[in-house]
Amino acid sequence: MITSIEEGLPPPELLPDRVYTLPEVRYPSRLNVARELVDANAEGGCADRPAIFFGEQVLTFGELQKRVNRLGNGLREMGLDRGDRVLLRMPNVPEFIITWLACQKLGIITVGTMPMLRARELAYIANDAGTTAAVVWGRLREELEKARQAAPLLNGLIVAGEAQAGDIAWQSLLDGQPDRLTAEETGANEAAMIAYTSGSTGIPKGCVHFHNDILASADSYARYVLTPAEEDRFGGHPTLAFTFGTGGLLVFPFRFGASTVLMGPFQAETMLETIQRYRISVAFCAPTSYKLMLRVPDLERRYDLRSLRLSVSAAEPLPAATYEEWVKRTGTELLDGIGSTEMFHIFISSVRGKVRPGATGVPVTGYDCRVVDETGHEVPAGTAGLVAIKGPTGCKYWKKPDRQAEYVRFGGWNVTGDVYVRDDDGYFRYQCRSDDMIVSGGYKIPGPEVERVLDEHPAVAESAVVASPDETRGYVVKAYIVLKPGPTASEALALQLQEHVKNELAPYKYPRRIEFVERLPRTETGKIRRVELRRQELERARAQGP
Ligand code: 3UK
Repeated sequence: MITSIEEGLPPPELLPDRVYTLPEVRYPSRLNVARELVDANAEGGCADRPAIFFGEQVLTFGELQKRVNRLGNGLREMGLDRGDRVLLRMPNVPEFIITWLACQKLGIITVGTMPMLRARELAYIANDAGTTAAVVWGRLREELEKARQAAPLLNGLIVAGEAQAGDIAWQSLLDGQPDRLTAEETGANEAAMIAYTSGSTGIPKGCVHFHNDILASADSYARYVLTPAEEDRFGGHPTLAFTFGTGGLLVFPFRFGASTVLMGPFQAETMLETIQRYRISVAFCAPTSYKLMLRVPDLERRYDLRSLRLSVSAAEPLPAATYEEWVKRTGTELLDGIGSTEMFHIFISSVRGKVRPGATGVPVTGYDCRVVDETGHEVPAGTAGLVAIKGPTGCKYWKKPDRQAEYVRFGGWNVTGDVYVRDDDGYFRYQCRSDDMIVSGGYKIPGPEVERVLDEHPAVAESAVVASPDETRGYVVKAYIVLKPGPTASEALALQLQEHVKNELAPYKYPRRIEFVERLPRTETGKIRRVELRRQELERARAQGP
């Protein structure tokens, strides 16, 4: 049994300082997140209260506990044990939540992956995390099966949803298993999950979160900003594999005995219908989704949104205009918040009654946030600098000490790469990213990763990928392409290049705009000057006007 994963964690001198100023985030040294989220409800008077709504299904906390226990017993019988890593590849279905909780209960480390990832991305994650088993949704099996050819450790494949003959069916693991299972006495500081983020270099980085990190986010951000009650129903579309979704659609509701409403991929009408049908009271979406919902004609008359107490917007900046239109038309509050996979969830957020449209907000209770210069010194109000954070959660990259030293700097501060200005009243205003990451529709797309794939195409000599302003998505991916001698620039070739990227990487990473050029701007040392191309895109957008 592996009880220590210290070999994969950063050395102590590279760990962020943890701040436990809030009494709510001080936990006993033995802590199991599944016991706190499931057993505490099922045995604490909430057994008959709804935990999960999905289509026609309603799962109470009592039933959820039984399924978690039965699956946990089944996983143990398969030989999985504390410290093992298990890859999850599922859409937002109850099976995802049950599997995640069953793993946590046994001290198994979950490695959630976004459903859109392709084989090469999945193989990288499986090898990096050392996952020995995977739970995959039947309809998403193909890319994972391809990935397995390059991931020798990944042996056990458990198929949920539509299984085929010869599969280890997820359901068969529950069949005949006892309803009871005692949670492992995991340490508060023991790894519970590894969440993968794309770095600005395009190499995915695993972010380790302990049992206490996950609860601390609920007991700081959710407790103080969302003020949840048992009657609340949380809902939205971010994938459960993204920590924005893990928090908003699993951890936060369950921490407060509230329920979660799961739904398929985002569509403006479906989201509005789901809010109305299940009487969602706390919604989680990226700003692009709010913009798309606001395009639904007459939405305020066509849908009954009175259940909505507040909505959360994160993953990219929420424009003041979107905020104002949403509040005016729906009569409900919308709170921007910045979070990251490294920090688990939101650390600067708008607060009800004190929103400044266009500003992200103020530090979440329990977090210390500053704007600093390149040497780590705080800059005066009104001056742009890097945002630096200390709190009860923090970055712990799995097996990436170099990257750790880039994120945790100045003696224990988490530095996300975002440029902020703090105004005189203490509000934090987002400016831009300081690196090559493109934030588009809430997705993070590292320019260099897309370049590497474009450069593999036989027609391409070289490429540079930058963010290009876009009204709906904030930014879109734009590729500047220099062709090899021979092929000629054409619409058809542009389409071909887009298809190539979609086949090799998660499709949301493909360049929506392509421009063929003779050469790329370079520095004297020969580096591509992406900053020049970014400036060009900004100027073009300004010239075109809104
Ligand atoms: C950007 C924002 C401006 C910012 C996330 C909430 O987005 C999440 O995690 P990721 O690792 O990306 C982190 C980066 O995204 N960003 C996020 N929110 C905002 N920029 N305003 C915002 N409100 O560059 C940040 O460094 O994908 C968000 C909760 C959990 C998350 N993982």
